[in-house]
Amino acid sequence: MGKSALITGVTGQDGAYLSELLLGKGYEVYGAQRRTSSTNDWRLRELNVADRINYVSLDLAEESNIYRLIRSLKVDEIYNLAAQSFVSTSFEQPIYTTQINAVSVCRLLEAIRLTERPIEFYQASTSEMFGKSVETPQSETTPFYPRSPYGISKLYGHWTTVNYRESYGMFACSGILFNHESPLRGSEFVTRKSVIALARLRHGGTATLKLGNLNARRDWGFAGDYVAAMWAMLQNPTPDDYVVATGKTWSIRDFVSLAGASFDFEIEWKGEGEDEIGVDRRSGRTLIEVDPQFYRPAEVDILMGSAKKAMERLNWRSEVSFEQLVEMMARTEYDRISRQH
Ligand code: GDR
Repeated sequence: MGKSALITGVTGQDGAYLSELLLGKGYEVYGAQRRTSSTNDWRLRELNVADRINYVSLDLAEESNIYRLIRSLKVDEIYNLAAQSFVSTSFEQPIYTTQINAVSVCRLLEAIRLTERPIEFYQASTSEMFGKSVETPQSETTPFYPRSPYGISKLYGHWTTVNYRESYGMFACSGILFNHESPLRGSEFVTRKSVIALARLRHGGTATLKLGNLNARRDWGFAGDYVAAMWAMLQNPTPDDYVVATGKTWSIRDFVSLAGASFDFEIEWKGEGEDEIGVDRRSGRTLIEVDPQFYRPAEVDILMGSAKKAMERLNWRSEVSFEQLVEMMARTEYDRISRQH
């Protein structure tokens, strides 16, 4: 018999790619979603997997609901991808972020423990836990220094996962994933936000792309590659924690310049700080402006991960390069907007 898995956050970017991966491996996939939320399954539809998922209702705020569901489903693996995942929002909604991202991990692990079944657990941890990083590149042994309620909430989830593994011998893994993007990325994140705005500008739109801190640096990989690491962690004989990253770092300005080039814009940066603008050299048009409303109260300046351990022990590789990722996102967005015209 094939394996079965429960994915929380199945309608998100990673939930969609992971569903596709697991279905391809013959898994029975259960996708958890909140009863009250209207199904937002465009990503699953885009990957042609929406009809192959068994949707189950799950509220991560309800212990007994979680316990009953896990007891009745009898799945082999649980991937906890559900979260309030937007760092910026976590400053506005710190308590909600903590409830969902931190306390729910404990609810899930406690429910698994009480079922007394050998369910393998994956926790979606994040490079945001490194925050004001004390060393570069960051690895599994780098000390944490979160810079947002989001980062702090995820740190609780990470340590809870480690603690349940060490205390109860549970098969629980924490994947410390660096930024991972795709055409299925939410439109509030800087990569997809940028390609959407540039695609509209290329199609004759007039609204400039308004961004916050252009100097922040991130290690950006392709989400489709990263879900393979999640799966590999649970197939390894021993549970452990892994950094998943490309080992390269780029500024927001770099990303936007490259995305602009995909749309045939030759972006020239002028001015500094709040006055910085990105101008298309050929037409002289201002395409990008800085808007301080997108600054964060505390910023993570530079992230660059070392995935040496995942490469050695899981035989994992980041396959899609940064250039290919940017091109893939730009092309998809251009096509999406062409279809609307
Ligand atoms: P991040 O992703 O916070 O790294 O977390 P995001 O794309 O939101 O920000 C990346 C960097 O870009 C800067 N930035 C802007 N960001 C947004 N969203 N909008 C802007 O207009 C803008 N201008 C500049 C930010 O300040 C930041 O430095 C993502 C999320 O997916 C998390 O859930 C995940 O854990 C981490 O990646 C790994």
